[in-house]
Formats: sequence, structure tokens, C-alpha cells
Amino acid sequence: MTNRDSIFRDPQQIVDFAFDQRVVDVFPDMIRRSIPGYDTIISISGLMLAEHLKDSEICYDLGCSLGATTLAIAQRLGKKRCKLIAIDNSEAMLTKARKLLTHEAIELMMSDIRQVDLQPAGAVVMNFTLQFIAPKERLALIKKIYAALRPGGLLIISEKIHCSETAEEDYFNAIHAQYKMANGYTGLEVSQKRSALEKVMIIDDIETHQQRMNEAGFSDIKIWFRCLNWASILAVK
Ligand code: GEK
Repeated sequence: MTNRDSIFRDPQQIVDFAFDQRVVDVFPDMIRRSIPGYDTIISISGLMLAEHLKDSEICYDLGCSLGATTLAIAQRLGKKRCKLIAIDNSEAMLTKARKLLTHEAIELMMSDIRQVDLQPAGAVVMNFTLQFIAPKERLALIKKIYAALRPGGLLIISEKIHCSETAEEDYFNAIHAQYKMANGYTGLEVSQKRSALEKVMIIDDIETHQQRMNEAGFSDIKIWFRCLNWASILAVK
């Protein structure tokens, strides 16, 4: 059963958002009511990653939370015996993920993705995680992923994005706020959560993502999903 997210319902002193027990308890509800296209991104990225992996290869899910993407991949592996390594640095997330993810292909690891050594891999996914890494540390992380991937390996990154034009950005932000209210959040909840995320979730525009991936070595980069100010990008080494 999924608990309903009411973390920001009451007026409160805003502190920086953290992936703590309170968030873990409501996470599936929170993320689905907040990110347009979340279920589509998870299931289709799971499909693409499973299809791309060769037998016995490793796939990393960086910032796995409760492991939704890893589970989507596992369900599509068929006869391939791959190892799906799902990493997060929130102890509360991983404790719950351990209870939810019992598939034999999955290995959960509590680690900071900026510091972890990556083994040679066929694919890597970072769904809605890079935005929580300090901007100056992002290129090094993408370079580390590039180095770990085999030639032809796949990287999928999904993020909230800035638009290059202010009018478009304002329009998408307004519609996104309406989307959240249509999903049952109040205006106060939307604005209090926005404030809590202000310093911890720093978003880039799509061109910055593409340039960074390019600088890391990726040449084949495609936007495969876009909805308002959310996008998912795939890149092949
Ligand atoms: C999903 N991918 O359901 N090292 C490891 N994990 C980190 C780090 C770090 N340095 N920084 C943040 N995280 C998931 C959703 S949520 C996105 C990903 C969101 C983890 C953090 O603990 C959290 O679990 C996750 O990245 C981001 O598709 O809630 O908006």
C-alpha cells in the first residue's frame, strides 16, 4: 500500500529537502504526483536498458531510491543473467528497497555515486538524480560513467530541465504547478516543497546536459522523452 504524501501540507519552517524516513514513507506517491510521465519514463527506460544489455553484463541504477527503474529492467531481462547494481546514499531508502527488491539479479549498494568505483558495464541509468549532485561535480560523474561503459554501452539520464526561453519556462512551470494541484497538492504544498528543494535540486537546460555528455565522450545523444519541463536523454558510447 502507498502512503499519501502530506509532508508539506501544513505551514512550516522550511528546511532543505532530504531523502529521509518521512520521504521514504510516501515516496512512490510523492514522485508519481510530482513528475509528469514518471511511470512512462521508468517503464520505457527499463525496456530500453534490458534490451540493450548483453548476457552477464552489469547495469547500474545511480540514485535508485526504492529501485523502480531497476525493477523495470529486471522484469524485462528474460533469460539474460545480468547483474543490476542499484546505488543510493540514503540509508532509509535502501532499507526499504531491500524489502521491496528480491529479484536475484539485483544487488543494492549504499554508497555515494560521486565516490563509488564503477565496474565495466553495459548500461547505466540515472533517473532524476543528477539534479541532486552539485553542478561542478557533474562532469566528473558523467566521465566516470563513460569510462565504465563498454563501446556501444547505453546511458539514460532523466531530469527536470530549464528551458532556453523565459516565456516557455514560465508557461511550463505554471502548468506543472497545475498538474500537481490536479493531483491533489495544495498551492501551499507546491510552494513549500519548491522552497525546500531550492538549494538541493539544481537543474540544467537540455543543451548543458548534451554538451556535458559530449565533453565526456558520448557522441550519439538523443532526447527520447519530453513533457513540460521534464526530459529523458539517452546516449550511446
Ligand atoms: C526513481 N531514480 O524512482 N549518491 C547516491 N545517491 C544519491 C546521491 C548521491 N550523491 N544524491 C542523491 N541521491 C529514482 C528516483 S530520487 C529523485 C531518484 C527525486 C539519491 C537520493 O537519496 C534519492 O533516493 C535519489 O538520489 C533521487 O526513478 O526524488 O526527485
